[in-house]
Amino acid sequence: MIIQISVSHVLLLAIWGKYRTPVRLVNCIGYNASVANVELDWDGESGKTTLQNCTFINAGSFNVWVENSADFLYMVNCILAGGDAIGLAFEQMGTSKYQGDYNLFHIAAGARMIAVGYEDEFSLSDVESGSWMAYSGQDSHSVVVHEISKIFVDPANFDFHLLSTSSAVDTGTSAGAPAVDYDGDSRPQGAGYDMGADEYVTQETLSFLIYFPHIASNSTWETEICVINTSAVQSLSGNLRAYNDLGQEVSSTPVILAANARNIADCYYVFIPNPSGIEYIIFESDSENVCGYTKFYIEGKYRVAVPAVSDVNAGDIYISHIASNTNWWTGISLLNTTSSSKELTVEFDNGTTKPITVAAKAGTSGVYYQ
Ligand SMILES: [Ca+2]
Ligand SMILES: [Ca+2]
Repeated sequence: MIIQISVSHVLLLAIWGKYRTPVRLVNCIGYNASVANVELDWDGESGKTTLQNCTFINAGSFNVWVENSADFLYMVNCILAGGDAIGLAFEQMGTSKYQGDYNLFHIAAGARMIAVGYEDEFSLSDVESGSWMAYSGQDSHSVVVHEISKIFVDPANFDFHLLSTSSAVDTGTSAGAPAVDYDGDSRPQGAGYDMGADEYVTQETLSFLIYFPHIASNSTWETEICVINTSAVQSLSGNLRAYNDLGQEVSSTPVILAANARNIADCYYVFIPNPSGIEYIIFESDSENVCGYTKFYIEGKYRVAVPAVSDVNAGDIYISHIASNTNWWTGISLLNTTSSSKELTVEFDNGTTKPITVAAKAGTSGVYYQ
């Protein structure tokens, strides 16, 4: 029996050769394995393993290890980096079952980037000079980087996002590339597909913001927020960034919406962590075709929805109705989107005023009585 194993968007802990092939790993990240990040263990039958847009960093012995030359390894748009032993190890002589291209190779200076049968060995410089390409007939579009600090944002602290200047940015191939990256960012960004699990996204591409200025998630109230893609044809991707009452980011949740799709994030029950610590949420999107609403509710009692805010106010804000009586109260939520503290004045229709200070990037909400 053939079982197709297909894994994507995962941080690899261990997948080893218990499974019959084909195995396909997409957008996977593996690092610091004691022996090998990826092992193609020989089970007596020739099989195929595909590594597509994966990032593998540092392993005790082999970053990627092929035990038997009869096993087929297809590796494209991948990054093999770090380590000081062997990057890509073929245990036996023969690489005729290896197909690879558009990969980024790195290993510590003096180590073996690629070894075949422990006889034919290629340093990073050998790969760079084309010796490996001539030997294998593969990796003609692959690249070499000598310093890991020039590939990733902060590899020492396990941030394997690509630097904007990384050689992996825009140098991958579209062939077989997934539509999104490990983060959920759509591919490609910029001038082309990136190598590795991350597609580099410039901040500017997530430049469309909508605001959910108040989140109530406590023993009384719950909040549901919804993001809607209003385009009939374009998907959108973005992040739900949640902030506390000091304006500090407490979580970031990637969201991808197909055309005409919506995403409902119930702050309490679903996937935004620590909802009670959230004061407000900003959804940053790569598309202007986005809107949303906030729904406040007490289960079985009250339920009210208000639109998310897409335009930031300046000057006077008019609040056209205040209900403050024995049945109703009115809460007002304000969010300071700037980096400096703001002094505001609430002016009531009877002429009385109330000063409010809203700290930089902070929100405030309350009931402002006359
Ligand atoms: Ca790109
Ligand atoms: Ca990304």
